[in-house]
Amino acid sequence: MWFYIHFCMAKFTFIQCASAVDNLAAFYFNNITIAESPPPQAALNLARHIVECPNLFPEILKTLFEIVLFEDCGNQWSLSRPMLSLILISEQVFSDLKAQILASQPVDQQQRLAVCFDKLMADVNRSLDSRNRDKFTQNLTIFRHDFRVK
Ligand SMILES: *[C@@H]1O[C@H](CO)[C@@H](O)[C@H](O)[C@H]1NC(C)=O
Ligand SMILES: *[C@@H]1O[C@H](CO)[C@@H](O)[C@H](O)[C@H]1NC(C)=O
Ligand SMILES: CC(=O)N[C@H]1CO[C@H](CO)[C@@H](O)[C@@H]1O
Repeated sequence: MWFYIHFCMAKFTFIQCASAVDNLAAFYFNNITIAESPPPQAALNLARHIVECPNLFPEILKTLFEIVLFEDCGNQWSLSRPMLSLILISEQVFSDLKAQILASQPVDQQQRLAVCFDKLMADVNRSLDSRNRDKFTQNLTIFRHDFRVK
């Protein structure tokens, strides 16, 4: 699966790819992260795979942030969908990634960029309903713009 996703990103067919990642991450979020009842077997099977490759979701999230922040990406809407799902799966992963991205930036910019990250999640809830997804997509566009302003 990992190689498939890398291949898929490299080929820049990322609309389909982003949507596949989003389905996977949303399934995981809904059925494992916030599940109230015991997860169905399919979810347990998925969870087992994810545990076997613990870097999978974090690496994909990192790649998506790098595309949004540092490349001319034509389709932010598609990328924003899996990003929210992946962020919600693990706040720890998101906060580690934030720290990593900030550390890669010039020291005199880090404070400003940290504020951008805080604003990105302002008023974004821990849910994957469409209103919340739209809010995140909207915020991501502003975030990208603010982050790239020199
Ligand atoms: C698992 O997640 C999907 C959405 O990603 C949802 O449609 C499905 O109902 C969930 N299954 C259970 C048992 O919650
Ligand atoms: C987030 O949750 C609050 C409280 O439930 C709600 O008032 C608000 O509209 C939600 N925001 C979005 C973007 O869905
Ligand atoms: C980066 C950004 O613009 N974030 C915004 C997200 O939405 C909330 C509420 O509308 C704003 O307060 C944030 O500034």
